[in-house]
Amino acid sequence: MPRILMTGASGGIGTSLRKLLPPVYPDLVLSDIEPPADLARDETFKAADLGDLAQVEAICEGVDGILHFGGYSVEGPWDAILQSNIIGCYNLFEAARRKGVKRVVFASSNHAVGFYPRHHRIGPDVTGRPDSRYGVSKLFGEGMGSLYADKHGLRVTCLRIGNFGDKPIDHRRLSIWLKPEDLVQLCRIGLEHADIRFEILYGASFNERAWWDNSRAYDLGYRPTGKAEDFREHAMAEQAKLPPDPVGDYYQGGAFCGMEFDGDASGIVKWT
Ligand code: 15L
Repeated sequence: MPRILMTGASGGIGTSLRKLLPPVYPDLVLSDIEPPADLARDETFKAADLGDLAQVEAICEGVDGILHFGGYSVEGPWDAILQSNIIGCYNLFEAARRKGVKRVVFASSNHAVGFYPRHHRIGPDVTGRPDSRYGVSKLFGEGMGSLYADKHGLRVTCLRIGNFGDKPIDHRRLSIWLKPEDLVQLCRIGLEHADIRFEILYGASFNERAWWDNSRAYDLGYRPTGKAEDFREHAMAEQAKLPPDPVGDYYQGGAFCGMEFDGDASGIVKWT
């Protein structure tokens, strides 16, 4: 039975996967800086600060595969991103190598490529166009995964996650929604599929309005069951409550693109 370590166990995705993963991976070790408030007696938790390599090495002991959801999950000040997502991500891959972990699934993000316009269909091999310091840190993580796969034989899957949740919450999320059970499928591909060396896959369900070519995930057996369009009315009603965002509404990364934007928004269509 493989021992799987999940970082970020107290965060949004971690909280949901804590419930969905145990039937698949009964030997699941949860980690975060602080334990989840509702940690159950039958859950195994090991605290670690990703910024401390010795602590990260300790939680990697005896582990076969890692689901790395830890770190800063939105745009933030550079110091916070640096600690959690640059130094923390380096520590995670280096600790995995030192401890002989075989596989890592890294939670990348759509914000690694958020400055692609919405009409532009992209695959996993496009040049990064990060929309934030957070997006840059996700490209760094993908780079770490690629390096450790090529140089050290670690099997790495980077998931450019769209928007994880029970349903799409606005117009943009109709294109990038990821149902929790579909993320479990992607994690399983990363942890188990024999052909994985280094992959970038999109973390999205079966969304009619998808901007992403996720055919590689389908080739590896991904069969998402979530359909964003089933929640169209809800998403559009929520969208109607939002103010227009000339920058965010044009690009895939949405509000992350508009944040701190100080260019000339009227020229956007001409430049891209
Ligand atoms: C992400 O990467 C974030 O972690 C999440 O909080 C959402 O902002 C999501 O992207 C999104 O783009 O909707």
